[in-house]
Amino acid sequence: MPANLPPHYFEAEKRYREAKTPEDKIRALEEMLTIMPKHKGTDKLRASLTSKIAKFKAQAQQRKSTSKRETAYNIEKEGALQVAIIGAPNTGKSSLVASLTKATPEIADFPHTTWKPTPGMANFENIQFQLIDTPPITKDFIDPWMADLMRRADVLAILVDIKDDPFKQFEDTITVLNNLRIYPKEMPIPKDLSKKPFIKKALLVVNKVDTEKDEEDFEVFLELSELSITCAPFSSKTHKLKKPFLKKVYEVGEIIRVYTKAPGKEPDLNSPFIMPKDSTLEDLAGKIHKDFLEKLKYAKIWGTSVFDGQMVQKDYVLRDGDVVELHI
Ligand SMILES: Nc1nc2c(ncn2[C@@H]2O[C@H](COP(=O)(O)OP(=O)(O)O)[C@@H](O)[C@H]2O)c(=O)[nH]1
Ligand SMILES: [Mg+2]
Repeated sequence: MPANLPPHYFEAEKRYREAKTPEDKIRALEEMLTIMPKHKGTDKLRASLTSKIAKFKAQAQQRKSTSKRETAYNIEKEGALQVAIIGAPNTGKSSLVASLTKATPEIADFPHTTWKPTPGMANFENIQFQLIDTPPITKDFIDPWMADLMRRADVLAILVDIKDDPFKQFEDTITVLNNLRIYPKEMPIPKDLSKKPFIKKALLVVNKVDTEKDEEDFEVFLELSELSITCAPFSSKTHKLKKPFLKKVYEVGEIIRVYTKAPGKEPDLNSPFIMPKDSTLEDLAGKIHKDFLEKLKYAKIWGTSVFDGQMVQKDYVLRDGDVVELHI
């Protein structure tokens, strides 16, 4: 074959032939396109795949308006935050999840699992985040169940590729989100919406920042794009940006860690209670047990905003790192 296609192309082609829905056809065709080397010998074939994709997209769109058959992937939340890793094709979503967790979403091999959400747990200090790898979203195609997944997630990490056209990728993804009534918290929300918007904590992850030169490009991108959303550079090829990225996730997630202790004992600093920022002592008591909530009289706190062992009441607003001794 003149095009010199690798074996997994034919696996994708087999899936294409076997696919029963336009969505599955599109997925297989997009895989085939990604796998196919770009050169003169493949020009014709690529054009033919692209036009097939367009045809099935039109079909999928039509079906969506007539039927509401949806596969739901309800991924149970684990750890301190559930983070949906989303964005345009090839921005490195699977690589990010693979580099930070034990999950093994395929990056070059294109098995079926690439097209299902794949969760993995990432360690950050003494807590974990659940990162969910997802299929690509583009302006003309998104898996129907993705809306649910994104609306449920605690944080959306929007990936773009510094080596591609990050600004356009970001805008395209935002367009898709807005069409699903999903709005990053720090970005403008139209006032005249007829239905309730889903306002989400979100982080823009500028990916593939592998080298110092890429870091400069990232700085330029920040300056030129003047985005109001929190941004973090990342690279799955190097180690240095991993922890700073997870720290940004922690900050954007707006959570705090508090520790409880018994009188005269040391707190267990390995198992924090995760609370939303600005939670009160009363919220913590309720989280521990409803008996605590009813019987709580006061607490003693060790932390940055109080003196050691300071007595506080139920309305005390907890701070990150507080050690709490509850008294009933
Ligand atoms: N240079 C560089 N390439 C990356 C990085 N992350 C992913 N890639 C490459 O980008 C391509 C797409 O990666 P993948 O994780 O499958 O992207 P996805 O489609 O968003 O899941 C692959 O060839 C990866 O090797 C990165 O941090 N730096
Ligand atoms: Mg992927």
